[in-house]
Amino acid sequence: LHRIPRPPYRLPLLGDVLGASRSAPVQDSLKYARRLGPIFRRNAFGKEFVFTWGAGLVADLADESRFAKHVGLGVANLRPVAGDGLFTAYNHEPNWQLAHDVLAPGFSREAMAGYHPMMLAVAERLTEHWDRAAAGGSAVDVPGDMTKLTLETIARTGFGHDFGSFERPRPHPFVTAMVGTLTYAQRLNSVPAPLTPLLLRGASRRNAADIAHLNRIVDEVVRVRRAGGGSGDGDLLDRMLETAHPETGERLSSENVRRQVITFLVAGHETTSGALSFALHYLSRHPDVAARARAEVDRVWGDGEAPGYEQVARLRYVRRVLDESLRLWPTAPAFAREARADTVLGGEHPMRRGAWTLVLTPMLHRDPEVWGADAERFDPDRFDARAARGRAAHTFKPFGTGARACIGRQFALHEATLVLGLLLRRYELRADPAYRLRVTERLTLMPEGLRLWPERRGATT
Ligand code: MNH
Repeated sequence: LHRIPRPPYRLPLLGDVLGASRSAPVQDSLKYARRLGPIFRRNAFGKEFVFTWGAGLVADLADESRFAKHVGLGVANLRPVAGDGLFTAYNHEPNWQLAHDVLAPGFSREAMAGYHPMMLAVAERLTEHWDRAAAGGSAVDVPGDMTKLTLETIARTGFGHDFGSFERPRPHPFVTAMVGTLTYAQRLNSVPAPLTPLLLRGASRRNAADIAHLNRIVDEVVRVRRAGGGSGDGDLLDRMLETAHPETGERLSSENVRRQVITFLVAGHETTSGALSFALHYLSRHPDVAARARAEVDRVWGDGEAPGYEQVARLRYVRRVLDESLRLWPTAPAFAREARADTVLGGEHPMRRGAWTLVLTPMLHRDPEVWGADAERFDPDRFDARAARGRAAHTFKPFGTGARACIGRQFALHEATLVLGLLLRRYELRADPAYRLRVTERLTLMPEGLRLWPERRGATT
């Protein structure tokens, strides 16, 4: 460990927390990363944390035979909310494999094609809302609206449930409770564990109330489905409730179903909402990129008709805009890897079995050795086929890696590409020239206070 660089000044007991940002731990770590290099450590209250972002080291960590997901820090702090649900399960928990095998077919091509009409219907609610803003010349709250859209999408496609987000003046209580638990899980990392009862007493009481609230909402969704005798046309909830494991015949317990429903409702919308918001920010700031993307939508989709399932993946340039946004701001900004047995990371750093390191994805995505000296610049052409072919494996990891990588990747990419296409075809996006991108953190990343003024294209009113 002593060979890994660390900040020069360190306080007894506190460690390197002086001047550290408690509300933006990822962006704080990016500053240290730039100073300290591809692997570095920080100490918080006597505990040592190792961060890794150099492309060579991350490629090594992606070796599944030597490393695996580590459930630590923020993810571990979500255990009281999501238990042994797919995202927070320990590798050795039998419910991971069971749920993975039962739910994976819910993300097949056929399943996705089935969700497509529902995704379109939700997007239509969004454009009705944006049409009104456009007609009145008023601004839209981009992260707020993207969150409504993505929550409705996962709730309706996965669970046949309608939160009525677009009919509400304020976020659905599910969202408020979810943001509360995510923020709390992040804050737990910023105080020494023995002092949490003292320092976070009020916050922990609110957190318990938030969790109870999430449980109530989820139990109601399940109750309604059970009362209706199944019949979600094989959606995620049907799979959770009715599908037995193809080999063992085992089913998910009702407690585990509750954990999975919360997991999918949260994981299924928060990060996609951020990805859409960042992409819209960059589109509004790069008129040349927006014009190219719009021309592609006009060419591939034509005007008027609702795009079919097959037509979404044909928006190659729009997809690059999304990839480039996820490069600069991967909305799930870190994942942890642990050694399966004693090993040496990158041929240089000895790790004992169980030792772990946090991969800082936004920094990996800015490694100058991969992305060049202008890595901070937004440029979707980095993802054209030729540039991508020239890049080493494991240099772009917004969805994590290996067996525990994101199960919803295709779902998120389909939904986000579809919505960007629909918005580009329908509106010009005017930005506030005074807006400077600020990123808020609650385990996930989101552009703060982003407003845009949509204008109908070619409309006379
Ligand atoms: Mn998703 C795991 C990022 C959309 C459901 N997701 C992960 C991981 C990352 C991630 C990174 C791995 C975390 C780790 O190693 O600890 N996910 C994203 C991003 C988006 C996203 C950036 C959108 C953009 N995720 C979605 C959607 C769903 C979903 C949509 C569901 C519909 N994700 C999951 C689940 C897991 C996961 C479930 C855990 C998978 C597992 O461990 O088996």
